[in-house]
This record gives sequence, structure tokens and C-alpha cells, in this order.
Amino acid sequence: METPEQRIKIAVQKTGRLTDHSIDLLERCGLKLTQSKDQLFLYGENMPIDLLLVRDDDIPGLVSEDVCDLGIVGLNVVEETRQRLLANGGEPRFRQVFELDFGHCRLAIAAPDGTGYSDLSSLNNQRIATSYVHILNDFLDENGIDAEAVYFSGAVEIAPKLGKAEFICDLVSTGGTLAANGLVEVETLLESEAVVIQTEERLSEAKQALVDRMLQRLDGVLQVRESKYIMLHAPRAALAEIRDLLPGSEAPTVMPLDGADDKVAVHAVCRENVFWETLENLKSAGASSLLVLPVEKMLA
Ligand code: PRT
Ligand code: ZN
Repeated sequence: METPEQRIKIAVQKTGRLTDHSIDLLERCGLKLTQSKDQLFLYGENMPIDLLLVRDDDIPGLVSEDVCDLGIVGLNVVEETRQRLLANGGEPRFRQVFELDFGHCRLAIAAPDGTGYSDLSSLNNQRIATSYVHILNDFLDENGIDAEAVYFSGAVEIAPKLGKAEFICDLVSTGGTLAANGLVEVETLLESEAVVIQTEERLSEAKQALVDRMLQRLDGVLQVRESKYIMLHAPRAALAEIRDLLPGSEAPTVMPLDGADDKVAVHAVCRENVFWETLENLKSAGASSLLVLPVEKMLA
């Protein structure tokens, strides 16, 4: 059994929008987990890897300070923490390693419907309510706008009704919350999704090897999500054209077909989705017996 120092820790949101996706992703990397009694951890049963369950806002800090070696968190939180650390003379000691394609949203400025907004200069001398003070101030500075960021820890969308601000700057996904509060988006500051961050602290050799192994598995799981294995028969004469039609595939395997000299079997891993249109185009180019299979695991 490893000592606690030899186990790696991954910071994951305890309860919220990212929780299920994050745990599911790590389980697909082969990690089997059991919950601790205090519900602060999920222990890895089959690998020396534990998940620390925390508020999403704490994740970049925990990774920066190497309390955790890796973390899964929204880019919005990563960027806000980075800007805050820099503004306070600190140093963000984490780096982003993967985008995860879940938790999509955008950080946007919105105004009550009917506000006369023409361009960024309309924000001059206005108050903007937000939980993302550092990203917002950075954006305002970059654009030479003189506006006041008013900190709100939650329910930012009611700030204009309370007379606390003329604009808000908050996360938007469907836009339903803005619409329900009579607000319209006027500017986008950041497109966000969940990302994996890694500490920049130097790790022991054993821990670094474990982190690298986990990152390689994550890479495999992320690649597999979009990948398909495609098999087809092709006339030799149409091989070049068919090869060009295979979406996102590297060198396909080409094999002879027993008793058919003018035809070959083509097998390829396509790293993009294979749509019906692609299959129809392949068929028009002469392909037959087309088969598309999901890929379960991949190790580059
Ligand atoms: O307790 P803890 O601090 O961990 O959770 P939290 O309440 O801060 O976070 P949570 O679970 O709400 O969100 C976690 C992460 O999910 C965020 O940091 C984003 O990276 C991502 N995410 C994706 C979102 C949204 N979509 C989202 N729509 N986070 C928040 N929202 C909120 C937004 O603030 C607004 O209130 O949903 C509302 C808008 O949604 P729509 O669909 O009406 O536009
Ligand atoms: Zn939070």
C-alpha cells in the first residue's frame, strides 16, 4: 500500500454542474472509486488516485498550491483565479492541459431590454454587477472603458432591478435566466468549458509518472469520444478518392479481398464523427459494405 504522499489527488466539484461529468470521465479512465465517510474524498480502489470533493472556486487554488496534482474546473473559474492571483502579486502555478467539451457556457455582459446600447463605449461610467470582477476589469482595461465592476456573489441577474447596477456580467448557457429577467446579451468576454489543470509544482518521480499515466488515459478517452472505426470495400481504382473522403483519418489499412483483384478492404480510425452524408459520398465514389463502429479504448 502506498503512503498518502505517493497517491495523487484530483480536485473535482463536490456538487454542481460539473460533478457527474467529471466523475464519469475519471471512471472511464479506469478509476474505481469509493466514497469516504466524511464525503470529502472519493478513494481510488484500483489506482493510487483520490478525488478531493470541493467547491469549484477552490479548485485552481488547490492545484496551484499542490494540495491537488490535477483539477477539473470551468475555464471561467481558472481565468478569474489566474487574474486574481496576478492582480494580488501572486503567481498562478497551474497550467491547462485539456479541454473537456462539457460545462459549456459564456461569460457575457447583459443589459435590461430597451437599454440604448450601441457599442463598448456605452459602458463608460456605468456599473456592472458580477462575480467575475477580475476578468471583467481586465476586459474593461483592455478596451479602455471606464466602468465600475460591482461585486455580487450570486443572483447577479437581479442587480439592475435592485438599482445596484446598470449592466450585469454573468455566465450564460441557454439564455433562459437572462430572458426571464428581461435582460439581453450585449458582449461576450469568454467562451468557457470544463478543463483539466495540472500543478506546476515539481512532483516526485513516482507521482509524476502517475500523473502522466492519468493524462495519457484522459487523452485516450477524449479522443475516443469522437472517433469511429470504419470498414468498407473499395474498387482499387477509387482508392485515392475514397481515402480523401474519410473524415479525420490518418493512413488507413488497405487489405486484399480474397477472389476480387480489383477490390480491397479499407479499415480506418476516423477522429471525427462519421455522418450519413459521408457514407453516401463514399458509396457514390464506389465503396460498398460500409460499416461504422464505435471505438471503446485508444492508446496513442
Ligand atoms: O458550490 P460551487 O461553488 O461548487 O458551485 P457553483 O454554484 O459555483 O457552480 P455551478 O455548479 O452552478 O457551475 C459550475 C460550472 O459550470 C461553472 O463554473 C461554469 O464553468 C459551468 N456552467 C455552465 C455554468 C453554467 N453553464 C450556467 N448556466 N455555471 C453557471 N450557470 C448559471 C449562470 O450563472 C446563471 O445563473 O446558470 C444561469 C444561466 O443559465 P441559462 O441556461 O439560463 O443561461
Ligand atoms: Zn462556485
